[in-house]
Amino acid sequence: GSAAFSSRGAFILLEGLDRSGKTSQCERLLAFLTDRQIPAEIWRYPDRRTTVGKMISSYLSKKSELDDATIHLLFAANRWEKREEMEARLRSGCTLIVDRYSFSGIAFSAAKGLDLDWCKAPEVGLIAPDAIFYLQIPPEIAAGRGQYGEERYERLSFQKLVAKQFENLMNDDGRWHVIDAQKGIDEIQRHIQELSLPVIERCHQGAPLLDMR
Ligand code: NYM
Repeated sequence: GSAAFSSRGAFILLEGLDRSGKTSQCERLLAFLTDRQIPAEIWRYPDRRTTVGKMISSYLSKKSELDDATIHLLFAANRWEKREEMEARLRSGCTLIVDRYSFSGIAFSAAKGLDLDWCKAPEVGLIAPDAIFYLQIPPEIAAGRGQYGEERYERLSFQKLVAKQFENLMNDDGRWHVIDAQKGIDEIQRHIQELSLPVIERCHQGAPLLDMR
């Protein structure tokens, strides 16, 4: 709409297991918003381009070993190092479509058995998403979408534990939307679009930025 620049952009987050279809949905949402002259960009975590991100990438590709607590804190640090830039982008009016964030951080580490509250602590004070789309898919179905790659965590047994953690993190504060990721790619996208537009509108109208707590 024409009021697109009046205030801040929205922080729209897509979460889900590996192979739940997040990345394609992010790309489609970007195309949709761009078409409607709504300024938007895609951010993804981990951001493998930074120094911290390179350590994470090396760990994920099994080129290096790190204990569970250390890699957890690196993932969180990778969000903290982008916090200021994220706030600036949002305040400039740009909507951010984010591919994974704190909930992946918490779910993957808690699935290894780390204490849940300990896992949540380093996320507190980061910018919180205005809407979270959880692309829900049975781990067996995700695993059946072709072979997992060689990266760490890409095993059915572990993905099942991660799914449990994600479900445990969801709440009814109005920001979480569970999307059936087994539906067709277009239907999923329409659903995400319909739910995103009012959120973007609210942010443009000046809804305050939220903090992770
Ligand atoms: N991952 C991602 C974590 O374990 N903690 C985090 O904080 C984040 C953001 O990294 N299997 C895991 C989930 C994925 C892996 O993500 C890399 P992607 O989306 O495959 O690049």
